[in-house]
Amino acid sequence: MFQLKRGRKPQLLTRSALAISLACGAFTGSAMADEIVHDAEYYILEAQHGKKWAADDKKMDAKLAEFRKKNNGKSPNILYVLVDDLSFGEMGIPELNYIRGSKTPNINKFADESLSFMRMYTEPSCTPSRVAMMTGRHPVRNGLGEVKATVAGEALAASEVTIAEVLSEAGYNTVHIGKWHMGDIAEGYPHNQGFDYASFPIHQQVLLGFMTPEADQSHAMQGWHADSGNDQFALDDQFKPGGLVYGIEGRKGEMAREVDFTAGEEWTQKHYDAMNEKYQRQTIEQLQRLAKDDKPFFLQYWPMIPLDFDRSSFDSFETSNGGTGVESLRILDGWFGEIMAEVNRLGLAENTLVVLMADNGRFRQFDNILGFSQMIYRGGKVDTSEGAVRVNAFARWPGMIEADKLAGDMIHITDLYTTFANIGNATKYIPTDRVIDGLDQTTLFLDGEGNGRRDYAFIYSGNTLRSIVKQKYKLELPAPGQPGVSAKIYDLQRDPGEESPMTEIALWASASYQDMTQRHLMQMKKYPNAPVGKDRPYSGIENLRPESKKMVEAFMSWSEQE
Ligand SMILES: [Ca+2]
Repeated sequence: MFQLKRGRKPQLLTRSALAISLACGAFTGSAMADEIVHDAEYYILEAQHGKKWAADDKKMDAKLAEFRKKNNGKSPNILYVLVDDLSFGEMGIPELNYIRGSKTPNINKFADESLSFMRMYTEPSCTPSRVAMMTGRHPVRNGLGEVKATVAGEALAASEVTIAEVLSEAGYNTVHIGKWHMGDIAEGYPHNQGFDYASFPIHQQVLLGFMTPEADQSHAMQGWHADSGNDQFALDDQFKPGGLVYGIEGRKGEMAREVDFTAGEEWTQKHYDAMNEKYQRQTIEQLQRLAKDDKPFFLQYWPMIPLDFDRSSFDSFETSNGGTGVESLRILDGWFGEIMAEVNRLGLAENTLVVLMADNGRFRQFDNILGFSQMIYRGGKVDTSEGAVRVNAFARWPGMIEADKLAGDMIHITDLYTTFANIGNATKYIPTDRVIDGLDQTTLFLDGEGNGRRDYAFIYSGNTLRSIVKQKYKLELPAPGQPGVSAKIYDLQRDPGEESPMTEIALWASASYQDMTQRHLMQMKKYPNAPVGKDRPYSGIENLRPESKKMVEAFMSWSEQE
């Protein structure tokens, strides 16, 4: 049904005078030079709702100004907790805890105190989702559509402007603790991307939780460790990754240092457990420190659990499910409870916006170990079905966000960029020379359901557009080389599992999706995608171990970096 006809003009150019003027604004650069540039789809909506939105913006500005007046002239603190690989339904909904045999009482309580977003879309996997949040841009726009699973000599480019940089400009203290996963070169590290201080692992959990002797013994991973066998014919001792850098810490403008690990040491599950515990401890310590300062803070805590693959991590199993992911989630839930208790104890409840969400759906290849399985939506991490890109998300801000409410409006992880900026009185620091996919959803946050500004989401897999959600419908594009008629359109309410594409919908929706795609690609042509940052792996670290230096030399002997 779906066919992208090259050279055909989008229908919006002929549909109405309104659409023409709008197209001029969106595509010919007649928009004010200091205005944020959004994707084309936004302008279609703005043309229909712009008047109401402008009035709402005034109301929100007044509300936020009133808040600052009561808060000694300061914008609110923002605490952002991003949980890894957790499908919709796994936290915040007690009824579903029974189905899973899991326990998330603290998060459930937090959900009761929050606005719960029923349609929060993310990117399909870790790196892309994190990049989207940090830059307000789909990662295809900055070369980070793919997950980084090994040493790459690549990262979020210095030219990208992160939410930490935007809030720093507006006078925020900024701290990042935990998983980062946006590259292994200096320019991509959080303390070089707007954070005053950062404590984080260079890599993600495959390299931290799988590349251990314990994972090899329990068969969670096979063949990597030296004990897995003795292959006398293997000639290349660099084939299996080694010499990795683990946890590092850095301050804005300074070199980073690797911490808690010495030359010749072997990385084990104990190191991984200690790293997780440390990030929790550091989050509490930072909260206490930041609470005393005159400036507002932006603190983000991106824990690595519930990704945990080894049963030796646990003193006891306390869920009936008993999977390592489900047990880990129970522990994380307790940790999150500690953080919220500390927020309340420090008197920060009413001047701190707290957002908790997951970055993408479950790591389904390890369901058997983790104890998760398909819940409401089909698929998991790296798919483009709803199970990959639709997650639980909650926002709490007593006195400003009404507690215990649901919002059916669509929201995308990039919207946090623009919304946090607006709530932090920092919108003027958002760059205006590139497409910002994030939309300002302040009215949805503060006035609740029915005030969203988005009814669409583009879903990329790597750097390929694979799916488009518009309203309650979802288009799955044909695989490369497949004819347009093999595109599928689903009604996500009648068919949340995306199992039965409906020709009855495709009859009318194909043309509209075709227009959407063309507008999106036209805007991308006008504002071309930027390259990824490239450099020598582990640049900007002052105490590299000899084994890491050796690994970098081997990498540089063949790579195009530098
Ligand atoms: Ca993830």
